[in-house]
Amino acid sequence: MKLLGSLGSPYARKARIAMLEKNVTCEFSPARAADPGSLVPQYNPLSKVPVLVLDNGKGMIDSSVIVEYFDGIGSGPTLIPAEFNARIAVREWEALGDGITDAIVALTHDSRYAEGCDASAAWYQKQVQKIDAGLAKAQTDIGANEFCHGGAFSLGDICIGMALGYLDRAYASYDWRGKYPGLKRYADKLFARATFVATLPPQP
Ligand SMILES: N[C@@H](CCC(=O)N[C@@H](CS)C(=O)NCC(=O)O)C(=O)O
Repeated sequence: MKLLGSLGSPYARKARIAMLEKNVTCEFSPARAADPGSLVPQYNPLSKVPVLVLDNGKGMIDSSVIVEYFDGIGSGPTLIPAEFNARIAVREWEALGDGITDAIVALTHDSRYAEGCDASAAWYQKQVQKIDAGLAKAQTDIGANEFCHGGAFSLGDICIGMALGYLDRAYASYDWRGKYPGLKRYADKLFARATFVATLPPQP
């Protein structure tokens, strides 16, 4: 089994953290969809990372599916609880973390930004508003807790941590620690976790 993903991709990091948390034996192979001769399009028709290449040669796509797969086959903490209400709650945290990350990716990778987007432009402000509102909701709901849900580490923490870590990497001028001190407190502990340290992306 081989996990393809770039070192800087937040969604690949999400899958890598899950892989390490669950002690899954799987090679991580750095790859970007756009690299010449990349294997990614061969296994993922959407040409996105991460993609998991299974031992039977099939590709499994999307970080959400890959994390669920690792959670099912690995040991270590349960990332997606079995109980219905808890599972929905953790999936909501995943949706929030992924959604914030989508807005950061849009801001920092969309051609409008690359071409020198006016930061006051309505489109740009709409993405910033999503990040602001998403982080405000995360801060309120985490409160003084150590984890997103149920007093235990879960997929929710992977996804909120992924989003905050990606802000540091791709949108460093956004002072989320100053704006959301509750998230800084939460992240200080989360970022010290071995799986977050092991997957910290290199500085661009
Ligand atoms: N929903 C997908 C999103 C994956 C994604 O957007 N990956 C980006 C890197 S962060 C990518 O490969 N982009 C290349 C492209 O869109 O062509 C997941 O969770 O796996």
